[in-house]
Amino acid sequence: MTKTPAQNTPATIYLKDYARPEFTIEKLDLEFELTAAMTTVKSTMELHKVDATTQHLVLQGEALELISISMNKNILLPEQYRLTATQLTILAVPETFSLEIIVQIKPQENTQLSGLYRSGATFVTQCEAEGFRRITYFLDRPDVLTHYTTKIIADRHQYPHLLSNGNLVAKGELENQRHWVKWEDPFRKPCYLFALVAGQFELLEDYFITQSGRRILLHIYTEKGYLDQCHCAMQAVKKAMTWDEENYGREYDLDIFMIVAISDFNSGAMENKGLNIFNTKYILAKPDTATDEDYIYIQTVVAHEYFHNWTGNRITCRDWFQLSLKEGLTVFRDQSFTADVTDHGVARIYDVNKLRNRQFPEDAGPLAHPVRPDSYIEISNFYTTTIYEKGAEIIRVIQTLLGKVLFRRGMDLYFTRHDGQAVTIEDFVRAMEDASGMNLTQCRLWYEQAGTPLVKVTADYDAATKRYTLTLEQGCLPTPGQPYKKPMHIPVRTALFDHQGQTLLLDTDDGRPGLEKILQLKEITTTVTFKNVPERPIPSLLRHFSAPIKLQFDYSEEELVLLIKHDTDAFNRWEASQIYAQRLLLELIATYQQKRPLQMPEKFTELLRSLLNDKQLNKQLLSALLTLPSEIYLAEHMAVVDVEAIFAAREFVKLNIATALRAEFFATYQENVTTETGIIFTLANVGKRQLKNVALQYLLLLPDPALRKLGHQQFVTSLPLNMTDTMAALRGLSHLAIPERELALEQFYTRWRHEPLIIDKWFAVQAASLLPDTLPQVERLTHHEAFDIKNPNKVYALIGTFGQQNMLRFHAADGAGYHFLGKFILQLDKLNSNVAARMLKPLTEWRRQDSSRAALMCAQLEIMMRTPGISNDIYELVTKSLA
Ligand code: B3K
Ligand code: ZN
Repeated sequence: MTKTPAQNTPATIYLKDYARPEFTIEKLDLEFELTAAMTTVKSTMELHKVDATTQHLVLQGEALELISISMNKNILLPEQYRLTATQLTILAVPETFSLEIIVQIKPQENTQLSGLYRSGATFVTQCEAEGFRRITYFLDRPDVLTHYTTKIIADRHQYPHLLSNGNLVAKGELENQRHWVKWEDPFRKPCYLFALVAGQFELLEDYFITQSGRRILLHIYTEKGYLDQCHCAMQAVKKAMTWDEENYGREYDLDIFMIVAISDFNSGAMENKGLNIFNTKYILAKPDTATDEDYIYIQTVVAHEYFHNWTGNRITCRDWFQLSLKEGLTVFRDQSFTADVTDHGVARIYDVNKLRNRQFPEDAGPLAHPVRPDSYIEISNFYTTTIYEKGAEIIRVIQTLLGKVLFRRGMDLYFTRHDGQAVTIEDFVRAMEDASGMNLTQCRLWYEQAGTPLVKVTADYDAATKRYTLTLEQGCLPTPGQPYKKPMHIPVRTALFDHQGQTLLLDTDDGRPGLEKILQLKEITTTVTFKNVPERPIPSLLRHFSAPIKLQFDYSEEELVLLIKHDTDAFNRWEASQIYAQRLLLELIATYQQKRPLQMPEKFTELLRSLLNDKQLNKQLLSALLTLPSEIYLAEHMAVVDVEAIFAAREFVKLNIATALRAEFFATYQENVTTETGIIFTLANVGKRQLKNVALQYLLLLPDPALRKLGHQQFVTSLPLNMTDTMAALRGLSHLAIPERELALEQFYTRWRHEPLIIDKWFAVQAASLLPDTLPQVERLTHHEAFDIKNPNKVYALIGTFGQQNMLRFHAADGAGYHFLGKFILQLDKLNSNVAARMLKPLTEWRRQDSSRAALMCAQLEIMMRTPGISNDIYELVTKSLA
């Protein structure tokens, strides 16, 4: 069951060609008979022509074996329909009719993990974006909404749990040990939200009382033996339900909300109506099996999928060009939720870090696309960080421009106006305009123009008139298909500080003095003058990262230190620290390139020392302040990426910091060791562990056997108790060619060899190692007994980590990393093109590498183009990258 290969040039789909569906479907009754050899799917639907002149009905279908078609209960003869590998056309249909189609499929052979497939002994579906057509012939597009009933028949012992969307309405027993159930979903939905699960599970049960007093049953289904790892997810469901009621007035609408955790899943999770299906990675957690980071992700992803019930399911997308309508908005909602249940400043730092490390490079590379794209070949390739994370930033821009009250009014209007509909991003923006009275015409450009705008800021202070003037100039580099860009509507949150670190009072827009002003950039150049400014101030710009842009301002070192210490916006404290470190690192990179000796300025280590000694600082914020900008972020600031220079400079600075602050790090380490009760996931414990582990990473850089022993000791003592500490120690050791490294890796494997999800961490840590033999190790690990190319989590852990998080070893000058990845992708593409395409990203960004590396990367892309039968997924990315 491989996907249609790209023998010919695959077709491009354009937004401008959108046409309304030609048929409506009143209802759809599905019946699944699941057996080991074969699954039979019977679908019965009632169709109406939208326009009486329409002749034929064209349904999509892929990898299906057609058994029979009946119209109004009469079997169709072969001359009454046409069948190709991807379409079923019923010829000359009447205005209203019923259609019954029977197909057979083989889920056990489905390695694409799209449609109905097997994960171990479980039957499971994934239909977004176009997987439903791999289950039956249908109008597989998000603007065809209908009522579903689903009957499932299967062996009673092998598949005691038979689940689908909506409410369970009937069940019964059959001969031959079989049983059946019937589900009915009262809400109309597009087929991408259909789900079916059949298997043997353990069930964690709970309930939630909604704001209107309804009792909702909450079910989490998991493989046997994992029930005790579902409590974090269950708490997250309840928190998310409460949060959506309190913040958006949105209540859950069915009587039951189910989550099933599945081991083989292409993405993180899926928001199917009433039956969310999750990758086990985003459900299972206990302190000894999951890191604090995992806990936070679980909360966020559970909330994200739950929030889709309103932003995605009740109101869905008209077409896939509108994907960010649900994804950007839902990421915005999950980010706001996570900030509320953790810490606003720290959460914002994480969000922006992710945006900068993943979305900014995408927006600057050959795959850059607008948040609402104009065209695509394979929609799976558009589940990108641009659609998701930049999409969320645009919603935040709108919220910043409208203010929280009007934004909420806009959301309320959007919900009431469009409930039950399939709509566009334009509909969303219009609801925001109508509710607020604001004109968002220019704001729409955020959806249309790709690329990250750059805003250059200069300042002028006139002591005589006490006027302070900021000049802000915006621009944006060309992106594929968009050589020229129009100026955008950019809100720049700004505060001014005096030299004692006090915030100055400003005349704000409403005439009343305030501490912050939102500068509204609409033209290429914007000038803003602040009156009655007693001294030359230090500007705090783009506070809380008020727009997804790059901002340049020529701060002096003293000004940055003042902001690091005194800015009242936690995000901008961190930002100032990043600018400081980035400037230093870029200078050292240049020095390294000129083959001059590197020198560490004492001022920087002294700054870090003073931060370490500040006992008032939030520990997570302090951890972020002590962490240098990533290699990827530094690479973003270079015209031609110099992998070796970036590493040399970064490692040099890290080692100098560790040497100078050894005593402080050691004390910090000891002060933050968590006790037995500290294994519990609470914010205070997370902060302590994080800070302690940042200290440990620095200490492990020092060539001191005692410190290495300390690292290994932490590994050993935490192994049965706390995964955060285990992984931190293992990560530190993984970069060192010392016996403790091998010992720890062996101990880890011995302890967790029967836990696939935990072994993923073991693969990932080895793939990220900076040691010179990492590539041969990764190659060896692809043959390891625990590796399975058919399991996406394994591929992401080993191959994804190597390609996307190990810049030094992946970009080895001889091209061995590229060769390895290219070969692996071609092998994987035959099994799972969606996951293969995700692995391809690092090879597509060759343009900013030096000419020798660029040529080696392109060579791999060209091999792919010459390989017969590559998937449309790979074809699209390779052609766009080489264009
Ligand atoms: N909507 C799904 C993503 C499906 C990915 C399909 N290739 C999960 C989410 O974003 O919530
Ligand atoms: Zn989503």
